[in-house]
Amino acid sequence: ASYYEQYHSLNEIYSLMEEISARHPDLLQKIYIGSSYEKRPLYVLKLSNREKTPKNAIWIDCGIHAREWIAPAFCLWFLGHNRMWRKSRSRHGSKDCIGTDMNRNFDAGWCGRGASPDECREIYCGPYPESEPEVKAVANFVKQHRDRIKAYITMHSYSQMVLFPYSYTRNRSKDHDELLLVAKKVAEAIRTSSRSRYLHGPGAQTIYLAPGGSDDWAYDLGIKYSFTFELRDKGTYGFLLPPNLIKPTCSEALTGVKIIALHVIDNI
Ligand code: 0X9
Ligand code: ZN
Repeated sequence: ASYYEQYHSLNEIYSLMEEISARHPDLLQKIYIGSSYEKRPLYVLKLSNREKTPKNAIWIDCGIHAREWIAPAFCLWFLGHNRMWRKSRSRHGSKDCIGTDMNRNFDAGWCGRGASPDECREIYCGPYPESEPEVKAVANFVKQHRDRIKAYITMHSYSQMVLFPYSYTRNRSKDHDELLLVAKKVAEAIRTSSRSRYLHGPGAQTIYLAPGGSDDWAYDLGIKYSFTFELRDKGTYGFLLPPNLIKPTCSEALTGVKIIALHVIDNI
């Protein structure tokens, strides 16, 4: 259960108020409004963007009655930011939806099957390839150094896979056999060293058709050794992988990256 799915002591709630207002000074202001009979401080958290003009507001309090623990839990929930956000933060088009899927925004089979032109979808491809400044910046940098970049590796989660091009088409790439061999070596090395199982194969066959991805783009640019890692886990925690799994996950990823590096050294 996440922080917001648990009950917290008053001291924990004070700490959270302090931390999130310090972390997001542009959005949250902590205002002291007095203290309780037992001399505990009372705070208002004011949630707004930093506009000068006074705005209308909604007051929410939670927990006037002490035994009603679910009430303060709601106030914390209300403050919690969306941990499951996927996309960039840009606005395009006419609807109110925010963000482009940056792994659908590269110039590789852009916006074909497996992506969407609807800005409200999680797989929105953006209005045109490289419309996102973040994608454009990576693409420019990699293009500028393309002669020297011998491998392109992009880390994602979750599902424990080692993927290689293509994802925008079910056709095999011209280096299919070699990339399959490298991906297989990666999966085997991870299996041996950490006993985790990683599937391997071309993206379109192994997970799904997904055009506009950085790995396919880098491959078509001429960087043959292009891989996507889908790190842990296989769904137990999904995107909410707990901190105690950071170390084993990173160490198996490193095992995989080393296999790719050795193969590149032997073959360029
Ligand atoms: O859909 C994706 O972009 C990746 N999976 S994720 O769950 N991390 O979102 C897979 C990317 C595989 N490669 C390409 N689609 N090019
Ligand atoms: Zn991803």
